[in-house]
Amino acid sequence: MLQSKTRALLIVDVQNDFCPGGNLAVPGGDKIVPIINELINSAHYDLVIATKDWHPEQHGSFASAHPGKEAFEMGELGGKPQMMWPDHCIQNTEGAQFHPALEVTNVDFIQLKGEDPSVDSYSAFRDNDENRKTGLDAYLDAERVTDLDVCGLATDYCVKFTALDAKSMLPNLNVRFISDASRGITAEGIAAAIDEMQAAGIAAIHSTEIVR
Ligand code: VGL
Ligand code: ZN
Repeated sequence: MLQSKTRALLIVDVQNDFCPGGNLAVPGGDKIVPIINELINSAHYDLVIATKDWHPEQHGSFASAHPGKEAFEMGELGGKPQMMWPDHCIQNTEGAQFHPALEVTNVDFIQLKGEDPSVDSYSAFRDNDENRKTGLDAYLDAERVTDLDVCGLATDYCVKFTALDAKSMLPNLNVRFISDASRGITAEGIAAAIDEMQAAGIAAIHSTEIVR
């Protein structure tokens, strides 16, 4: 019997705080928006999912929640090493909204993450301790998704951990990373992320393999 495919696009954290002018701006973060819009509006995908980093005030990943700590130095959270981030993506603030040009009207499902102040959640599937799942795996299962393309911000954090978890939690899923529809925080981080994803069976592709 011929098995039909269900293709989904997963857009990670394309929010104001991760774009130029935001509190945790990723270089060129806004440049991916037109590319992602083309992907959203292409006939290729059956399902479009977008995530939002969605932190309460005083989230434990914020340097501001750790007296004496500066942003971008290492600290501790839940007894484990944790990058101290500037305050970002605080629930219901402007910084947590999607980039205004992102065509979200055609997004089918929004997955929030990072709501627990006691643990960070780079992956859209579960917290960094791997203790609590968001339910996105069950959603993809229920929708019988066979092919998942991941893009967004930031390649070296939330995009990477989301793609790796998609592959490890749903081993039958075909997962790809769309490189030009993503941006990362550091050049070394981006290169390492692409290597890690490749080693896990996640191919890096260019959007032009999908649109135009
Ligand atoms: C992210 C750092 C902290 C991301 C989220 O979306 O990549 N990075 N929170
Ligand atoms: Zn965050």
